[in-house]
Amino acid sequence: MKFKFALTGLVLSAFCFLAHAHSFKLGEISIGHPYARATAAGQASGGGYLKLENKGPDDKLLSASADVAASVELHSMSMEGDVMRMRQVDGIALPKGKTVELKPGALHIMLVGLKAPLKDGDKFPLKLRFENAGEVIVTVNVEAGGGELKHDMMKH
Ligand SMILES: [Cu+2]
Repeated sequence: MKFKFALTGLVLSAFCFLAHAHSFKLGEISIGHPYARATAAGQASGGGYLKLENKGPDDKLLSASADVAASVELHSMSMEGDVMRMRQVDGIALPKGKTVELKPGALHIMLVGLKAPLKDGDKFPLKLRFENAGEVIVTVNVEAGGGELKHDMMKH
């Protein structure tokens, strides 16, 4: 019985993965599963996450922009004592052959000044600008929060 339960879980998670997976390509750079967390009414900012896989020469993510927010910043996040701190960074280096994951609690895209709450199931275009590869527009899926800290609760 235990085995059967475990197997069902495995099949379900595989299905979830397929249902959510979407990816984009710009030259030798793959942009995997761009998503943002749904935000509460009145929440001023939200986080955007994706996976960057660079099969080409060294590159750098310079900036991002989206119509859903007044501005879009690139942020790093780290623990200082017991406080999570976010800092704006100039760009995110993408060394040749490396994968860099933008995820909660780490490097991320910050949507500052949201014009409306991001709702679970929404999609919006996000433009990414790379130093060498140029620009690409990806589709960001908005997903319900998974119990992480709310972006606004963290210090900038
Ligand atoms: Cu941030």
